[in-house]
Amino acid sequence: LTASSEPEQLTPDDQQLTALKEHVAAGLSRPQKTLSSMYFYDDEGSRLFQQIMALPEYYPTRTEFGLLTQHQAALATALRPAAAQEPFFLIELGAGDGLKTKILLRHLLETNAVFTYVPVDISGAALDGLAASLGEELPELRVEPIVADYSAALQLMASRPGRKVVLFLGSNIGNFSPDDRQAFLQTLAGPLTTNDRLLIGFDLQKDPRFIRAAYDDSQGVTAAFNLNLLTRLNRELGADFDLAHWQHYTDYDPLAGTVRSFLVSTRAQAVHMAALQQTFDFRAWETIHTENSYKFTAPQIEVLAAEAGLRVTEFFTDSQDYFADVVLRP
Ligand code: AVI
Repeated sequence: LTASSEPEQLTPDDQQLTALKEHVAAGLSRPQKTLSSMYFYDDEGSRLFQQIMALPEYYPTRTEFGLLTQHQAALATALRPAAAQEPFFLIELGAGDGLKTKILLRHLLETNAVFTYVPVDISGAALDGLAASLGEELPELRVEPIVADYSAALQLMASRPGRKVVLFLGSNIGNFSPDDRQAFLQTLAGPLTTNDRLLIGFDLQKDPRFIRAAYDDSQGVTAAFNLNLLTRLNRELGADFDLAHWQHYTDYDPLAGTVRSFLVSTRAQAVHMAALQQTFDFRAWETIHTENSYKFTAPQIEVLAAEAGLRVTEFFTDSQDYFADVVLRP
């Protein structure tokens, strides 16, 4: 055997595991322990989120679905180039199952728009599923999936001639902290020209009790979604969280316009993580902050767009003003 001097090549899985380890070690060492909601979405978390979207209390998905259906013609007019036959790209960040986007795709095809749909995701498996379902339902649609992170995909698309329409639906923008949101919008806006457009979904501020109920449903699906993060750490980091001693807690703060979700330790306990060779102590009723879901007002949306060098051109909302799909341009 000869010793190799080759630098060790990390696979994408290794890199993700390293990132998770670093995140957990840092997040659980802070005075207010915190873990990112980004890590909710393993296979089980993605399945639970699908279930959340169908819950009676979780209004955002069906509201946005309704408003896209209601305003499809006006939305298509706002997004497609004025010259009917000018080709363009519809680039969707975090497409999921594409259920909502299919409303727009179908309308554009029916009105003979010349465009390519570019779903972007870091998971190749998610995109394969979407491409297969589109192939069956809309066989005439041109689809060019990109497996990459959002900013790499937008850089890649910048060199292609024609209007880029970037979709970021589903109130995903609400899960960023204000600083991260600003940085994200600037990254999105960076490669865009004045010919390009953005369509972003924003959940709006409304009856605080109604908002809170959406994140604390009566069937306990959201609780299971939050607690699944601990199951993930047990599996991937060899942690020994005992789920019998953890609870889901959530509240809406109208001052900040944020739903904040926590995992609560119901007793003093120590949790060991084999992969980190570290033990973390939790006091009785100590919390881990796991998610922010920001809710917005129309004036706030104008301000955060302006701060990213964008302006609002159309503001589509439902009859109850629960949710908005907003068209922006540089
Ligand atoms: C993905 N994101 C927009 C959801 C939300 O409403 O913030 C995630 C979620 N968390 C609990 N319920 C749903």
